[in-house]
Amino acid sequence: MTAEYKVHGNVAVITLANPPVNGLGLSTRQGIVDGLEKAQQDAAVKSIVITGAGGAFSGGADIKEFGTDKAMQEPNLNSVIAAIENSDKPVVAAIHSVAMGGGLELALGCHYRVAAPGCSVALPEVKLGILPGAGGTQRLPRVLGVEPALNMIVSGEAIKSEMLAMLPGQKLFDKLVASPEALAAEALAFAQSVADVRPLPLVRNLPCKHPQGDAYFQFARNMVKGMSKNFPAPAKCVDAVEAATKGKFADGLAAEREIFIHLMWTPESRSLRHLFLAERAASKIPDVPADTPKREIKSVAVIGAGTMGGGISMNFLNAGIPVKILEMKQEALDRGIATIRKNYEAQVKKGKLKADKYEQRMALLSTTLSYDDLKDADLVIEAVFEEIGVKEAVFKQLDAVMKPGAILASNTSTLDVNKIAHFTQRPQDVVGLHFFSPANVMKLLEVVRGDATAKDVLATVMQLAKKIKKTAVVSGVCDGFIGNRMIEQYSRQAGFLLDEGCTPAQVDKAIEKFGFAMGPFRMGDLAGNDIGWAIRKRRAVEHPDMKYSKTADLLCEKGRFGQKTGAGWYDYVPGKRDAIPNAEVVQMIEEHRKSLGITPRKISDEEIVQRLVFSLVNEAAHILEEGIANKASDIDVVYIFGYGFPVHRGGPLNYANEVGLFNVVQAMKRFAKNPLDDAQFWQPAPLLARLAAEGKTFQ
Ligand code: 3H9
Repeated sequence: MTAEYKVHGNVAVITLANPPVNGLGLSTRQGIVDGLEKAQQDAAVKSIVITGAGGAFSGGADIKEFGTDKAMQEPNLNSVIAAIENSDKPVVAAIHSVAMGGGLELALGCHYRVAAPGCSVALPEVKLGILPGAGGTQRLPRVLGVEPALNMIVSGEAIKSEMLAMLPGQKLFDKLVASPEALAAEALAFAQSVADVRPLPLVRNLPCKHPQGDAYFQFARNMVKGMSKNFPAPAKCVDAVEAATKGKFADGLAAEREIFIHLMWTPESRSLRHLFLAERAASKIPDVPADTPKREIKSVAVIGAGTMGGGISMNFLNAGIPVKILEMKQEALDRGIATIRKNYEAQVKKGKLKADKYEQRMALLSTTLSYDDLKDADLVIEAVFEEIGVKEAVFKQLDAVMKPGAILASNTSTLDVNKIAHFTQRPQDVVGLHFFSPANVMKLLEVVRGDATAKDVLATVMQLAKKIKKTAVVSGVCDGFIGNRMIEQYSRQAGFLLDEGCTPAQVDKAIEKFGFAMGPFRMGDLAGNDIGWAIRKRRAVEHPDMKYSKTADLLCEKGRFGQKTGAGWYDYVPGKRDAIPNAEVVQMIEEHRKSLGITPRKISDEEIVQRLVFSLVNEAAHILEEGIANKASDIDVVYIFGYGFPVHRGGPLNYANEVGLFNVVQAMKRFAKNPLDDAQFWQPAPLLARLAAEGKTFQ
């Protein structure tokens, strides 16, 4: 049983004890009901306290239980809350640290609530694509007022208990104690003080009205429209709260329940729940236990003050870690520092950063022209030109100067980290840290594990990633690692689509309608088409048989490198990012098509999306089978956080699971028959073929 029962004098204390966050799984729910039962039967017990062990009151329903029989099994959370409401003896929730989702709903079912300051209070269900399903949409408006409650429910954001306690007329907390340490004793005293109160107060009996009624809910619906674009839950939250204001409590509760069950089975909710667990699972490396000793990272050096080096540096400055940047020339350093300043100043202007914080961060930044000045850094990250010879020179110098035990990292996006490691005498200290541009904004960090990378180096950088607020995923060594290796196939497909009859705008529109933040051609223009050009030139030597559309090379030959040159697949007006289709580019594609003797055909949006997305899926299956990625969900995390894959689809492999792997393979077999495509590529990866044949999914 994951709830403990103890009697202190005449108060029974039920303590949720289901680490890490006292999720309300079946055994905890049963534990609460059993505790209540015992307390009713013990004449010496006059009142009851429910609290949570460890670092949470409760984080809510056990997300890992969703989709299993246990989630629905009695006592379900509504039944637990009913048992509390029907208790003959007063039940007091003693809330601390975290009271979220079902945890907050449980507290709202109690007769009284005593809270510690610093507790994060939220109904975050909307972030999982659902809504509170144990009365949260009905009870929270009754204790906070309709508007504050709806704001919390629709945003899912946590608010500190002391802030909520200050809301005028709030009935959420009966008492806010002075400190978390005081909670246990004060909750016991409070429980004793209400032992004889009858009838017992119930939140469900409080009134729930909004003075503007229908007009307010119409306004609220308009407000959530933007958020609801790909997600049904936010608008449904409005419906459920409106129901709370309209009829009897029981009817509102029934309406909430119906919506909750409906949302739980939507693909959007499945995707969000998958990503919640996937993001947390990504930080776990199968053969690197959580207790692996970590190296201390108190200072960081960055080689290169370009866009990447500057963005990388900002991450550490933001986290309060001193950074020293090295460049070859003073002018380059000056330019780099000016860019960092400009970025921070923009944040100050927007009110996102306080001026004193900006100065504090800049004070942590220093520069040098000499490798010798870097020797004491605990971690050095190289962000120089993507060419193996350049990397060799850098790593040889680093090997010569860095102190023993320093971690030597490369920000390479495609090159062989094993080779780079062996430019040094300490390959165990070398790791890839592939940041995504803009490095101070993008959440993804690909941690590239070389054959020799030491486990404590991996453990250290994974921990550091959390500190700088990145989502880190481990990749093995291969050309392009997880993300860029897959995007290569996606880009090849995008090129073939042009050859066969599409315009860049048509391809981009189709995949953006599917939900991608940006289509492949707009993305190319943003990243710089010259980068892909350089990679293709290298690959042409390494993989001479690899088939590509020539259109991207023709574009680069015209100097249309993208946004930075004001012209790429599209035209750009200075200072704006809007992509304006360009007739010359379309003509260039048409002429190329003619030169190949291809008669253009009309390609449906469905085919465009399938070819682009399934190319990712097939390459991902190879990556998984080769052990480059540790698990399928890591690949989804890479694509969601680094490549703008639509969140509501849950990543390429989650999406493939939703479509059904059998259907994915069938589509690939069709594509393989297209003489203008790459039949070899469309052979299903053995893992994909096997899972499809066995009716299984990527796990
Ligand atoms: C709900 O309540 C539905 C009801 O309305 C209706 C029911 C009928 N369950 O984030 P962290 C695990 S829906 C199971 O790294 P932090 C998490 O997986 C639920 N496990 O820590 C991880 O495990 P592991 C509504 C959970 O300190 C570990 O805890 N509630 C749950 O940065 C640490 O997580 C939510 O949506 C859970 N509910 O943040 C709350 N929550 O170590 C979602 C966490 O194995 N949770 N875990 O990887 C959060 O927002 C954060 O996890 C929290 C802690 C703030 C609690």
